[in-house]
Amino acid sequence: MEQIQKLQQMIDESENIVFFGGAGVSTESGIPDFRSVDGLYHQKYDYPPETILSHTFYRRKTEEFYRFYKDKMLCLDAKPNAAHYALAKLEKTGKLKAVVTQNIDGLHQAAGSKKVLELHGSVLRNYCEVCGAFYDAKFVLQSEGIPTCSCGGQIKPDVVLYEEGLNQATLSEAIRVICEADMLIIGGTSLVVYPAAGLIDYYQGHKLVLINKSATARDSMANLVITEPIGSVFSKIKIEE
Ligand code: CNA
Repeated sequence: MEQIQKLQQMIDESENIVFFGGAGVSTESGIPDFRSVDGLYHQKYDYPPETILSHTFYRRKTEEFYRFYKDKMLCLDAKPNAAHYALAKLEKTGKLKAVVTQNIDGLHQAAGSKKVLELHGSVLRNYCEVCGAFYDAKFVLQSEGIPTCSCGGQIKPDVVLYEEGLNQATLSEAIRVICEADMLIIGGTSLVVYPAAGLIDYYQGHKLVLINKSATARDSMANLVITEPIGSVFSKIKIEE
C-alpha cells in the first residue's frame, strides 16, 4: 500500500509523464506475454517463438509463420484493462505526454490513448507486399493459409519481426519524449529486447518507476519498484479529470 501511495504522490507531482511498456501490460487482458511461466516461450512448438517471428522464417516458411501468428499473436477479442484505461485518462488530464509501447495489440488506442508510439508496429495494420493495399487483422485471421491480396501479392503484418529494423521516426520521437519526461513509468516488460529496452537510458529525471511482476536487470536504477500486476496497481491510482 505504501508503494501505491508513493506512486500516487509521484504522479500527482509530475507534469510530463511518459509510460514505457511491454507485453505484461496486456496479460490481464488475456494476451500471453513471451517470458512469464505461462508465456509463449514456455509453450511447446517445433521452433522457438523468436525463430518463428523472425524475418528469415517469415520469408522461408511463410505458411508456418502464419499458423503460429494467427493462433498466438492475433487476440482480436481482447479488451483493454485498468492499466490501459488509467494511462488514457492520465493523458486526458495533460499529465501523460506519450505511451511508448513494444506491444502490437492496439489496446492502448482501444482504451482511448492518442499519443502511442508503437515501436514494434501493430497487428491491426497489414499491407500487400506488391501493391501496398491495406487489410485489417480480421481479414488476416480469416484467410486460409497465407493471406493474399486481390492483386495476388502476399500480405505482411505491419509488425517489426526479429532481424528487422525499427521505424526511425517512431524511434526518434520515443527518444524525444523520454528525454523530456519528468517521470518515466516502465511497466510489464522484461527489458531484454533491444533496441527498445535501451530507450529508457534516455530518461534523465529522478522519478523512475518500474512496475513488473518479475525482477528485471534495471530494478536497481529505479526510484520505485512495484512487483504487482500492473492493472491492479493502476486500478488503485486516483486520476482527477
Ligand atoms: P516479455 O519479455 O514477455 O516480458 C513481459 C514482462 O512482463 C515479464 O517480465 C513479466 O514478468 C511481466 N508481466 C507479465 N504480466 C504482468 C502484469 N500483469 N503486470 C506486471 N508485469 C507483468 O515482453 P516484452 O514486452 O518485454 O518483450 C518484448 C516483445 C514481446 C515485444 O516485441 C512485443 O511485441 C512482444 N509481445 C507483445 C504482445 C502484445 O502486444 N500484447 C504479446 C506477446 C509478446
